[in-house]
Amino acid sequence: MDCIFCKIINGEIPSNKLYEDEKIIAFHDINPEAKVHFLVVPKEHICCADKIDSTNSQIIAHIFELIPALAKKAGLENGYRIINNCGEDACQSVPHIHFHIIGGEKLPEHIK
Ligand code: DGP
Repeated sequence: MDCIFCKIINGEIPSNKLYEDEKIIAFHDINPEAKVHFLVVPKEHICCADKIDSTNSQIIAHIFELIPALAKKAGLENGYRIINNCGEDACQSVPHIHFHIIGGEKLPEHIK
């Protein structure tokens, strides 16, 4: 499958990895929007939030259970923003579901 994040997951494309386990990977965004900006991505190829259902929601729960520890590991002691873009109107550019974790500085009220 021609998916950038699947290629990162299988090691074909290098990434600056923050965390990995059997279900998920977290790596720093190539184009950071703030001092700290990393992505949390399930290894299973789910295209977007619109395709979350009872067969895959455990992976999404796993991601959210880990986000506090990952944020701490990344030094986000004073809060952070979690963003998920779903589909064309949201300008999702990589069609493999991922959660942006952004912080490390005071963020504007709205960030793309
Ligand atoms: P979105 O627009 O929500 O689909 O965000 C996709 C993000 O993925 C965007 O912030 C840039 C990041 N990105 C795209 N390609 C790569 C890559 O090859 N490596 C890394 N580390 N990040 C990437």
